[in-house]
Amino acid sequence: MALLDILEFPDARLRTTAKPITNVDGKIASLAEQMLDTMYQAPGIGLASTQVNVHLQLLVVDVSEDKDDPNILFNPRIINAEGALETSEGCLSVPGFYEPVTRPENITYEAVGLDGEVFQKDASGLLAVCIQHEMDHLDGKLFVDYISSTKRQLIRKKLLKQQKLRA
Ligand code: QAP
Ligand code: CO
Repeated sequence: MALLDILEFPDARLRTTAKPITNVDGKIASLAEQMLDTMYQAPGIGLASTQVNVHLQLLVVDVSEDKDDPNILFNPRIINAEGALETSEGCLSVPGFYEPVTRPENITYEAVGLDGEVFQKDASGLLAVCIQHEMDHLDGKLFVDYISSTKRQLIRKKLLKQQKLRA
């Protein structure tokens, strides 16, 4: 089991826009597996390739209690979004911090699966929120972009301090 290093806020590489995947091959499938391993080990419920410094449109999520419902999405797109749900969001790239964020509660999305085929699905609640959070990463966005700049600056300062102590 190969675990991947996760970039942490305010690393500028987290601001990279991911490129579409043109070919679902063994290499990208293996990366998706490594991302799932890394997410489960954390433990987390979602991880975008941006967070492991790979700038391709790939994300993994599993919001199930038993961690037995992995979802791998290539080139995800939101087709419809409705409602509003406030969730206390966290992020493996912003360790130790949680803040309320409001997002659409119900989504219809399209993505390419491991088999290389495009599929369409509905998601709601935590799964919908998590997919949207991970899709933001692929656009170089973080949940802390939705909170006050005062709170964001404080988190930035605390994380930089922690990262220096670790280095
Ligand atoms: C995104 O985030 C998410 O601070 C996934 O110390 C999270 O898996 C969407 C984690 C919540 C909606 C709600 C965070 C692990 C995991 C931490 C995660 C930490 C250890 C975050
Ligand atoms: Co995140």
